[in-house]
Amino acid sequence: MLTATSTVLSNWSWKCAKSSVHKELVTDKWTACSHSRATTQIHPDLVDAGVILEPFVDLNEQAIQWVGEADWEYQTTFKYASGSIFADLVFEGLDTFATVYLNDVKVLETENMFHSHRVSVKESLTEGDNFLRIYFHSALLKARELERANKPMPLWNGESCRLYIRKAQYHFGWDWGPVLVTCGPYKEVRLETYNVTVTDLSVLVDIPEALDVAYTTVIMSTSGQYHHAFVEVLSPDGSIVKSEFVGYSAPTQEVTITLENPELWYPHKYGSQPLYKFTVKLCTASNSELNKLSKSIGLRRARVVQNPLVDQPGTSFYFEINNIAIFAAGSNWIPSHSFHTLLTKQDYNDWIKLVVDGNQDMLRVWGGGIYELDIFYQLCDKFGILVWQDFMFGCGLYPYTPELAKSVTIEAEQQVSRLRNFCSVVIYAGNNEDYQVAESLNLKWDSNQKEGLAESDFPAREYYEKILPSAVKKFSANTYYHFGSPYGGETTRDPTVGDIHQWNVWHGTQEKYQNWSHLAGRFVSEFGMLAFPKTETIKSCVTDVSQLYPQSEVLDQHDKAVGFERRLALYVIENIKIDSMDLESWTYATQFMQAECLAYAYRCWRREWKGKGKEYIAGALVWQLNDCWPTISWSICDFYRRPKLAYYAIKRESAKLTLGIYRNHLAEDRMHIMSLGTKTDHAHFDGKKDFAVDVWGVNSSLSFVKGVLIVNFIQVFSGRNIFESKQNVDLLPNQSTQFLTDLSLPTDCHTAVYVRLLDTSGSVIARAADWPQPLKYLTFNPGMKVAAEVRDDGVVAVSTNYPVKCVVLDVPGATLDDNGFDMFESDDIVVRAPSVAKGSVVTVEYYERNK
Ligand code: BMA
Repeated sequence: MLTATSTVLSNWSWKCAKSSVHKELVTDKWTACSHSRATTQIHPDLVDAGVILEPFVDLNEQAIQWVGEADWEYQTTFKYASGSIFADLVFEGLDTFATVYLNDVKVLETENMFHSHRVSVKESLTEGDNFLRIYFHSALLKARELERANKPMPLWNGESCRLYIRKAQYHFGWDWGPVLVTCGPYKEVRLETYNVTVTDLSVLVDIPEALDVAYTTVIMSTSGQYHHAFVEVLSPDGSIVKSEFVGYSAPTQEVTITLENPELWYPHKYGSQPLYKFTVKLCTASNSELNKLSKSIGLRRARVVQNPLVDQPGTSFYFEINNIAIFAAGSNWIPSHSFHTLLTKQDYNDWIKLVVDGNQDMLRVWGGGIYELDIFYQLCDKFGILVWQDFMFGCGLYPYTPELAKSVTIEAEQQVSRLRNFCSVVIYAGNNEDYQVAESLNLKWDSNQKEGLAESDFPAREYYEKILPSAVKKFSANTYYHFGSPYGGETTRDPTVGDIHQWNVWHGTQEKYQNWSHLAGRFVSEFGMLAFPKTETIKSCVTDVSQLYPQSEVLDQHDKAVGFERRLALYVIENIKIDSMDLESWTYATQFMQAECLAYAYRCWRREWKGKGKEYIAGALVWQLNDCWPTISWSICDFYRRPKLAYYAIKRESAKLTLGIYRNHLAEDRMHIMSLGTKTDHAHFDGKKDFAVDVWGVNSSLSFVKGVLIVNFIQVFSGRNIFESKQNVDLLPNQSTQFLTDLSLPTDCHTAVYVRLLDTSGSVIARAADWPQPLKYLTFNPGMKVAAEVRDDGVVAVSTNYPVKCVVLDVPGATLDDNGFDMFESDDIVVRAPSVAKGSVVTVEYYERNK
């Protein structure tokens, strides 16, 4: 007999409880939300009610700042029928300072957005209608008050008071996001009534190196009385593999279950994603089922390997899954919305699909956002994406107070016990760039110091080096914990140990991107380049057409990056010929440049994945995958999930099989790319300098790949093929293989190098092109014509009569599997576009068209 009920509360109403700016709004009037969602936030509700303008549009963000300084209340009613022994209200998350009243009795007070709460409320419930009211105090005012009572601490991004409260830090504004300090029941609130229930179920997995067995520890937490339980394990195909009898002894019990020859979970490039189903069933003495809870669990062995390297200093930093060393190509994930209660499960699904389709292996959940919703991790488990999980601290010298320490401890313990069930999560990091902030302030600390951290001038080490690792050890001992991102070596900039954030392209010393190969580290967990999103995205947030030009005030307000106008111009002007600054042209130019820039990085860094003991570079996570509003940022896909050209460039560079080319200049280096800090020098180009190329292949599969490598030297203007070589090559498994070193010809620098890999049937299985740099010096043939047609349903065929760079296809509404690619006359490129019917119109853009 199942007696438990779980009712998710919805149908919220809101009212303004206090505002010093809009006093007229503070009345007794409740406004019903126009939606019936279970979770909500105040800004979207105010938009729906016509109280404020849409925050993402025009300059509205500025006009609605008062919302964050006001107090707001939410209420809803629900029915209760007595009869069960227990009745709890479960709050998955309230944002942030909330006082909760049930039938006007205070039942809860909260101060941390990342906490969940289970409150026994039976005494306060009445038969029939009940009334729940949640008062949200202005988090902004609370934070300022706390800061005043203590002292301001240094930070990058946002208002410094944010460091004093446990709320998503990006709500306070970031260099890609607006200041929108919102509040509300942002996660589910449920009424649970029961005589007995499973309140939580976790499964810890331990798999030895032989991979022949999985030792699982099932931790079940229950409330109420039962006689015994069964812990049942179903294999991925649904058959019962284990059923263990467990007699009741305590509310929380652990059961060890050994699974022989388990079906292992793999990242998507290496295998499938089988999930076992673990179920706890609580029973009476006569075996009647009282309550049950299930979780889907992937079984894998995951390690971070930090070993000495052959011929290079420092240590490796790579992920190993089921004994397979992984080069982690991927991206950084920020919250996909400023008001993420507006995201649907479908949105999350489409995001993660985009990541998988983009050949990415890993997402880093960045520390200035939120611990993501379960659905995010479920999808990463389902599709085989690895997750790097930061704790939610970012870009600040966080204060220590005993209250914060207590709050952070609960936060960490709750979050790790939730996240430990997701096999995709393979690392925790204490924070984002907080050690870098401390370094920038010239603070000195002894990394061996273990006591008195809270009293030091870098007090947050108490969190990163004690509280957070203890939580990981206690709740997920098999998951690697890293003090921060970046972290490792003498300083966080040490390229030989741990991970680094490489911002000397764009920020910092603003190096040329052709120089990425010299700017790497063992694992590059951040690097990036800015670009405009598609014009449709820009148009979604600009109502005045006169503002639709790249330098307009409205667009400036939609780019939060410091110095973005100069830096974006710098990187475009240094590399790409510009003949118009209209919105379409500038979008094309910035996206083209961003794609070139980021492709360089992936290409140069994957080359350094050289096999056992030579994992010199083991990861590249671009800053950033996504946006939280329509903006001009480093994202490779915009707010509406429209990919920028860089998404495709990274996709090509992260394919299982790739070729790479690097141009070494024999004479004086004309881009000065080898010498750092020479950015004031002008690139010079006399057209006669010799060059030589290195050519390699990268094979991420676990088997040898044999092929024929064809190398062509092709003059850019004439399209003339001046050299061709063919050779049989073997690509070693799971590493890069060097094919040619310093191949040089007596030719000028206007020559592109094109390489292709053919399989035994003669089909092209990988290709790559390298072009003289900077691209702005090149002259393309004025007779150049690129043709594209939808040859069959879902198939776009593209051809060219001369060498061409950055071919961009546009078929309205279609999803294309490639875009922004280079082509040569010999190519017959096919782009898949599943929803497109034969004969549909395709528009084509390319670099230096009609010049
Ligand atoms: C990194 C990130 C973010 C920031 C980005 C771009 O440092 O961690 O804090 O948005 O750079 O500046």
